Amino acid sequence: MAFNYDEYLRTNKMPTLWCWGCGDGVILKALIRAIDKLGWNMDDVCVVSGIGCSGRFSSYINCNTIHTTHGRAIAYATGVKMANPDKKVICITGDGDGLAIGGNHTIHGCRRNIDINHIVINNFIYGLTNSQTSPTTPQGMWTVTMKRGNIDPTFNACELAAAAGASFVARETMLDPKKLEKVFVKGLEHKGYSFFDIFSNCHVNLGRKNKMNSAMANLEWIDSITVPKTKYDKMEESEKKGLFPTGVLKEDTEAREYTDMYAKVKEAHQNKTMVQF
Ligand SMILES: Cc1ncc(C[n+]2csc(CCOP(=O)(O)OP(=O)(O)O)c2C)c(N)n1
Repeated sequence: MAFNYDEYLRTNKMPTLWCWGCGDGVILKALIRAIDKLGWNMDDVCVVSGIGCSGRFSSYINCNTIHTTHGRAIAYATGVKMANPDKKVICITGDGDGLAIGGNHTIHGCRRNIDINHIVINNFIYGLTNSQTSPTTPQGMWTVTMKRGNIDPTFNACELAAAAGASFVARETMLDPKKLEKVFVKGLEHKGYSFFDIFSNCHVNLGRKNKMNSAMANLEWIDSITVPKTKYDKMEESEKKGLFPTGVLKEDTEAREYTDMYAKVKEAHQNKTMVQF
């Protein structure tokens, strides 16, 4: 039987505002299937998003939602999780939202290892506002703020999140919705900061001036820069240049989670003792 997405969507908000062929819908559907697979009650789920095309997630998914300000989604998500440690918090940002203006919140969320699921929809550009350079825009690409080719070095978002302390880090693309669903199930089940760097297409605002004028051309480019981690690990250093491994890149089930630690703070206050590590 076909999967009934309508159960999980605000169908009165359809059709979405996303461009034709945008990967955001593929990611939304994979997330919904993952939530369904886990059997989560939508009353227990809160989706927090920032501003951007990716920010629209909170408008379309039918659960507790907050559409916050640009760059501040992780700060809001942290507040929601601190006040409701038993609830499931999913935070959606773009690469600009979560790594540029919100980069500081992201690294400190990772450092605390708070139990938030942070999905960065990485389309390598500021999509909503028409093509400004983001921290993941490849060098040499045209952007509206660097019309002669972007000179800014890029972040490897997964390495950043892992180094900052996120206990689950994964990268996937919207090219394979089944894989995406699987990695979401894994990361959503994980307790701690789950960071997902999900490559997606923006053929309209990245592709149009970078020889990827169609969704297909943009997807082929994403395919050309990604390689499964198992294969990547066996490659020579010289072959890895410009490539991004996909799959689960870090999984630490022993790391202390922040709301658990905060519960210890409350206990220590009541007992007039110190937090025990
Ligand atoms: C404080 C603030 N600065 C700037 C903006 C304008 N703005 C809205 S969305 C956006 C960037 C969106 O790019 P990204 O986060 O990569 O998400 P995408 O649209 O590509 O999904 C910007 C600069 C804003 N709304 N608020």
